[in-house]
Amino acid sequence: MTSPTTEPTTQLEKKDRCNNLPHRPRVLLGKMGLDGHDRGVKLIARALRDSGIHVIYSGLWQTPRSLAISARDEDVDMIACSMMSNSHLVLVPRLMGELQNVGRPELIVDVGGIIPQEDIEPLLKSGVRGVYHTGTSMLDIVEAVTSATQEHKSLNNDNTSVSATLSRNISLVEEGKEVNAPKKRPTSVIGFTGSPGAGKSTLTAAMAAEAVRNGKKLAIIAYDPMSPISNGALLGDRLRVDFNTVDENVFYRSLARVGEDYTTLPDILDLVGGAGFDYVFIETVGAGQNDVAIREVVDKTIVVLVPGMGDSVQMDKAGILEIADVFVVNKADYDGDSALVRELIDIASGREIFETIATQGKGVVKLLSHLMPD
Ligand code: B12
Ligand SMILES: Nc1nc2c(ncn2[C@@H]2O[C@H](COP(=O)(O)OP(=O)(O)OP(=O)(O)O)[C@@H](O)[C@H]2O)c(=O)[nH]1
Ligand SMILES: [Mg+2]
Repeated sequence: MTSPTTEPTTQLEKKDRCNNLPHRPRVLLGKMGLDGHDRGVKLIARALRDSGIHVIYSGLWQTPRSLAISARDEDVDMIACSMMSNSHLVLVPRLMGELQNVGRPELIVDVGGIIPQEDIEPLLKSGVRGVYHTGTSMLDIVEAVTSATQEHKSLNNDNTSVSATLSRNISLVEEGKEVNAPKKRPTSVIGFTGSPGAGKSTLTAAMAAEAVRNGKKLAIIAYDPMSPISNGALLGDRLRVDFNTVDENVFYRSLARVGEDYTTLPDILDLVGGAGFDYVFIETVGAGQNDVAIREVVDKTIVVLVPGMGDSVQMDKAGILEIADVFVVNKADYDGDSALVRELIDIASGREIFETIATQGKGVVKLLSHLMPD
């Protein structure tokens, strides 16, 4: 009897299993519908990351449309759908339709989870590439992703959309290739930096949702760390945005980095602006005190801090405070909020300080009207 569902991921040695491929594979792990079974998908995410794959997890309760938008904007090589709620025969064909609607009809979709034998044929007929059963080994799942990874070609054709072309062009720039597309520096590029877990993604997501409510659209480029051992990454910033609500009004792209390397960012920004996005938020890797290089690329740097992380001496020695144009004290619901604001006033030299509770949307409207005034 095989029982890979309980196999610990440590059994899969951490190593780059992708270094002979045309580019670093990107996969979107998708959970559609009212399906709360996330243990399997989390195990898969870790195994793929430990094999050198860039994994985007957009969270539970996705709709076919929100998943299609995520797959397109992240320019993934394939979507791995995990279906455990017996809704696969309804939701998977809808996903195939939405991929067509968003301009990526050819994107590879594999399905796994609890799928009865007799449902495999109809899923394959709807355009799914492969259907995997619960006993599939992790190495087979890695192989499913690597086999989907083909060389990137330009997506300039009639069947595609502006965002699909933009996403592909970003991939090409990341690979150091020349791109022939409209280029324009966006009107406003705002960088959000601060220590890991400070709430940068939650804050940018809340501001993006508010901007969309005000009839605007914007782009977010979010960096997360890449493993120096396997070159894999788990790109989880996108999880904080509710694409079921903001739909295509927020273009979101996650990228992985070891350390601070923003050399391709100016070109990416030109493409984003050329595709019609005037406002762009950048979320840095969040490496902590040294994450200062972003300042050179953005128009304004927002340093996100949280109460209880250190005293004023630490603040003074931390170079990150020097680069701030604006301070945000997030998690203002935590003890120590007013003490942190007081200490910041001492060193801010007139720079604005905002307090937010990103998870509750508090302070977000005020911050947004400061950063996107019109
Ligand atoms: C643990 C469990 C739960 C936990 C979930 C905890 C969590 N956070 O995940 C809890 C108790 C919350 C739960 C609740 C429910 N559950 Co439940 N649950 C299970 C159980 C026992 C194990 C699932 C599991 O975690 N397995 C371990 C993980 C590691 O394996 P996995 O998820 O199967 O994933 C592996 C493979 O399937 C594969 N894989 C998965 N996805 C993909 C995708 C691709 C592309 C590929 C290649 C591979 C692949 O790789 C993974 C890693 O090896 C299964 C029965 C079973 N033996 O499968 C029932 C089961 C899934 N549950 C079931 C049901 C009905 C429910 C409830 C509706 C029960 C109820 N009436 O309340 C609720 C629904 C909750 C919700 N909101 O969705 C049914 C689903 C029936 C169906 N789909 O037809 C099952 C099959 C039980 C049964 N036999 O009836 N459940
Ligand atoms: N209590 C409280 N929790 C918050 C607040 N903002 C964010 N969080 C939580 O803090 C955790 C980290 O939030 P993220 O938005 O992922 O933080 P981040 O700075 O983007 O993290 P990295 O990208 O990993 O550096 C999540 O569990 C959020 O729900 C807040 O204002 N108050
Ligand atoms: Mg983040």
